This record gives sequence, structure tokens and C-alpha cells, in this order.
Amino acid sequence: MALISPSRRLRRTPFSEGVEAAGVKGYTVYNHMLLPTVFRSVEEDYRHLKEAVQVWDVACERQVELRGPDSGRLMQMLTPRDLRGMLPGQCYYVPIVDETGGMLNDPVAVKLAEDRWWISIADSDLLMWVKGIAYGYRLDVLVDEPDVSPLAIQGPKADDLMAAVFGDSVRDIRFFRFGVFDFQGRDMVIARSGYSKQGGFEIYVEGGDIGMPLWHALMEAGRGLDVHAGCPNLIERIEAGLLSYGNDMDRSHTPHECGLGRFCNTATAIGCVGRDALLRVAQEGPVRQIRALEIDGPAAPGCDRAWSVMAGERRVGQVSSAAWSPDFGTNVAIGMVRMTHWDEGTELTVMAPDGPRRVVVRERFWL
Ligand code: THG
Repeated sequence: MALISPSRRLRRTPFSEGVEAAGVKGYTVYNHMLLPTVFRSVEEDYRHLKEAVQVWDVACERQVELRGPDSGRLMQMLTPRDLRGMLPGQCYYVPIVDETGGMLNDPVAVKLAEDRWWISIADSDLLMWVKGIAYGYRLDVLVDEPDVSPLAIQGPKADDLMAAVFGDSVRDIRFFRFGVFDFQGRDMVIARSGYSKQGGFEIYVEGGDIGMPLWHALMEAGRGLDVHAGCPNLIERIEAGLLSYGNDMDRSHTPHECGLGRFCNTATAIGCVGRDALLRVAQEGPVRQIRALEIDGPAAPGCDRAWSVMAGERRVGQVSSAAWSPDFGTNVAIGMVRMTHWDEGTELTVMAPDGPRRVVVRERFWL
């Protein structure tokens, strides 16, 4: 593939210098920002992620900040997940839907205080939708993108690395909770979360100037832990069933079709703009849904367009992400399958770019 041309529109991050020094080999664009995709090779990165610890530049997980007395009300307008029980110090994975119940984004909401939230967004311009709603409803809230850049520490040795830099108390952070920790006199929000199933943390780095000092401190402290620069890993995230907005779902899908029904409480999410639409579709339940899929044959090529899934002559779904899994010894994939063919063990045919292959519907890869 040709090189990607740098420009001001394609934003660098506070950690780009470290990423480049670590020998990044590939990037994608995410929220108009560079997101590394490969360091050594996708398979080597995968193995290392499962055995050691990695530092990920995920600054592209931009924050939409809500500040002011109406921020809680605005947050609830955006999502069908009931936020009434959510306390400051908690993070929630929240589907964000439009007035038709279509998925606009699937961010992590971080409740900093009753009147202050960060929405840690996936790859869509959510800021504009949120600003539009705040303005249209005359809400008393400021909506902006602050200078906050997440840095993820992922892998089985993440606790040891974090404890070396921030002290042993980081070990006490519970899943999807955060605490505030000091680094060189600066407050850092640190959550136990991240886009892998290997465990770890996300540091919300406020102020680009402190990015490289923190990067160096982590690399220095992690020498004995085999720390390496890494990035969200395609193979591991498919095995883990973590969805990728824009790849696995978009505005044409409801949260239920995305398998995100467990993050919806539509009946009690009073104020959610997509509530009526979702209540209507939730009556019958979805007729297509995200599934884990196993694709036969040798390592499949990258999925850069939807691959049709067929039952004989009939199109019954599509594959949206696929990768060879060394640990499972097969191609793992994520796709959307019609209800008539979505049961565990159903055998179908996927039209991969190099020809048709057998594909089997799986409940999930993990467990
Ligand atoms: N962390 C933060 N921001 C993000 C991501 C992240 N923004 C972009 C993108 N990732 C958003 N998408 C996801 C998808 C899955 C999860 C988080 C963000 C996730 N899901 C777990 C699961 O499905 O098993 C846990 C969900 C739960 O139990 O609450 O972690 O990674 N800051």
C-alpha cells in the first residue's frame, strides 16, 4: 500500500515521538488522528501482549467533555443505558444512538463529577452531535474536546508496571473504576479498562506536554518486565469480541443488533433521544445480530470491505473483521448474521476476496 501523507488534518499525538522511536510499522486514521496498528508484526505483537506488557498510544480515543449543571441530563439524552446509578469514579461502556436508535458511537463514559463527564469516543465525529443537542435544547452545559490523550497499559504485567510508576495503590483500582494519581506534580485519571481482554489500565493524560515524560518513565520502569510499545491488536480484539465502530457496526444498526442489549435499559433511560425508536424495535427483538465466526482455510486477508455470508444462494449476513488466530488455530471473525442462520454451529459460506470458504457461527471465542 502507498504511504499516508502527513498534514495538519491528520493529527499527531503527544506520544508520536515515542511511537516512532519504537519502530511503528503501520498506522490507521481514527478520529482524524494517527493510531498505530503494527510494531513488530501483528502476530508478534499479539504474542507479546498476551505474555508481557505494552504501552499503547490511544490518544485517538478523544474525549467529548461535558461541563455544567445539565451535563448529566445531556449524557442521558445520548444513551439508552440507565445512568441514574452511576457514581463519580465509575466508567460505563455506553451505546450512543440517534433518534432512530441507530448507533452513533460506542464510547466509554467517565463520570468525573456530577457536573463533569468525559465521553471517550470511538471513530465518529460525536462532538458535533453532542454540541447540536446541547444547543438545540438550550442546555446549561459546555461541550468541548479537551487536551486529554489516553495512554493504555495492557497485558498480564500491567499491574506491576503501573505500580512501579504510580505506587502500589494503583493495584486497588477495580474494573471500570478510576482514581486520580500524581505523576511529576500532575493529576492523572487512571482507570482499569482498555481495548483488550489481557487486563490493564488507561491513563487519561491531561496536557500534551507531559505525554513524552510519562512515556519515558513507563519504558524505563518496565525494562525488567519486557515492556514494549504496542497498540490495539486486531487478532486479540476479535478473539475478545470487542467491536470496532465503523467496521463492525454503524448508524444502520441498533445496539441490540450489535449485541449491546446488555448495556441498554431503554425502559428506564428517560430522556434518551432514541428511546421511542428502540422501545419499538425491542418489542420483537433484532432479526440480525453480531456473531463470532470461525472461517476455514489458511490465514484470511485483512477485511477492508464487508464479505457476504451466504446460505446457498441467499445472502444471510456479512463478515466485517477477520484475522488468523495462532491460539485458536483458525481464522476468527466478527460479522452480522440473520436470525434464521445465527444459531451456534450453523455452517455457511463466506465470499472471501480469494474465494468462498466455509464459516461456522460461534457463540463466542473467549471463555
Ligand atoms: N477505552 C477508552 N476509550 C475508547 C475505547 C477504549 N474509545 C474507543 C473505543 N475503545 C470504544 N469502544 C469500546 C469497546 C469495548 C470496550 C470499550 C470501548 C470494552 N468492552 C468490554 C467488553 O465488552 O467486554 C467491557 C464492557 C463492560 O463490561 O462494561 O471494554 O477501550 N477509554
